[in-house]
Amino acid sequence: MKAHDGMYIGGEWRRAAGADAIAVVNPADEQVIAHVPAGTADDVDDAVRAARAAFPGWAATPPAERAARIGALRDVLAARKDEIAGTVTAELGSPLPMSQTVHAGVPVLVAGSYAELAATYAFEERHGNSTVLLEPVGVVGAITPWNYPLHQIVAKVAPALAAGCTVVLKPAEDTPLTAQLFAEATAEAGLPAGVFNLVTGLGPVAGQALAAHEDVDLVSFTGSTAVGKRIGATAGGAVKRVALELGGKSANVILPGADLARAVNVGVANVMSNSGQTCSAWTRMLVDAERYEEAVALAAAAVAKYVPGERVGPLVNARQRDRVRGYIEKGIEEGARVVAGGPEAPLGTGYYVSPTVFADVTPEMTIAQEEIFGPVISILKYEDEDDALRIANGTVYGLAGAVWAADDAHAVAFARRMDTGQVDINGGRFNPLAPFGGYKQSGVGRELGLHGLAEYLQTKSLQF
Ligand code: TXE
Repeated sequence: MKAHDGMYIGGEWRRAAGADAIAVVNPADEQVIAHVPAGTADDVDDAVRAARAAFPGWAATPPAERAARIGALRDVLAARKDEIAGTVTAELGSPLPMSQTVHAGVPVLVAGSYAELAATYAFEERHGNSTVLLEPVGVVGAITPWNYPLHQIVAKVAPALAAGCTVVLKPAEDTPLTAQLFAEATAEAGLPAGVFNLVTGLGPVAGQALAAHEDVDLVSFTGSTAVGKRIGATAGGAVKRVALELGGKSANVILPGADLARAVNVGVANVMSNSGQTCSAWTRMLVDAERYEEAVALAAAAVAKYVPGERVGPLVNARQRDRVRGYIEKGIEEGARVVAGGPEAPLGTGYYVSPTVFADVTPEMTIAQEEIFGPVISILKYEDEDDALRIANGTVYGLAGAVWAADDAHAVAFARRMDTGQVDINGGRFNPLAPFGGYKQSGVGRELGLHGLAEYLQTKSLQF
């Protein structure tokens, strides 16, 4: 597969400072498809310098012109949709229809939403005798994961650009090719040199150097809670702004009176999508005692339609596969009942895991507490609504969730009591304007919409 052998810095592809390379592997067949350079602290330094040099000019560019560039970026991403989808499928392993609709499609919506917001946002407010200026924070260090390779990039870069910030991106080592395509798109869209820069590399080397760099003003990270905590400590210690989008263990709460078949089927689809590698996935299904066995049977039947290698892709790498299998074994060990799937590999080649449904899961079990990040659903039983709420809120996470009831008002009343950042009511639909982010240990800050833009702004008050 085509890959650049340099870093995109200051508007050009530059030779990397070191000679090390990262092999990119197709997780569906375990073949090496390309190599990209492994960046060092020197590459990061070079990129931060380019971003700093470009900052004053981009910050002073009228918002309408910044909006026009983001709109052009949206158009390039839309025009190159097939190429993006093919690249995501090659390095992440997701089935092509999923790559087309979600991996290539959603970033177009998000970039489009920021083209509009940048054009209309009030970067100046008047409160009493003060004029409040909303100014860009400066140079942003963005560190992204592999699970939604392009979405995670656009959800950080588009609002940063809208705000007037410049960016250095360190994408996940598993999916650097999509990031290289994005860099090409920024050039095609006519972004000035240095406004967006890309350094591929390993997390503990290039990622760590970017998070710790003294000339980075804001670090925006999406990834594991463990790394997020470390980055939060580093950034906080240096009095830098930080945004963290971390793990989740979201609840799919099916209240008595809800359309059970629909709630279970949509819930299963939600977890199976992207092989369960979604931080907001509704991995805990909560059902009342009366309809519990019916829900378990429906879930087992629904999961059978998700055939590995067809509708469900592999996990991103062998480490993630082993980790997910380990959780399935742990669930069995702790006494949960397997009603579909299990730890055995479904296919000989590729990092596949069998879509798995656990029944008789109790709230304190490891599989009900920790993020598994694979196609695994735990079904828990509750006694009454207060019990359901206690279970739903009973993890360290609070990223997303769903509530199903006979009517929206009932579900909304329940959702108001949940400690979580986003809840879909009786189904819901993706909205690029809805802020996304965590309560509790799911993170700090928000992405998407106006709240996502505000992350990249700081205020200055003038009294007169
Ligand atoms: O994440 P890492 P991994 C969760 C999910 C998954 C687990 C492990 O539970 O099973 O994390 O995944 C960079 N300094 N999520 O190991 O390591 C790394 O290069 C700076 C949830 O892949 O956190 C990559 O770019 N950066 C999640 C990014 O951090 C560092 C998405 C994420 O990798 C670094 C992914 C360091 N010391 C995993 N170490 C979500 N919230 O959507 C690594 N990185």
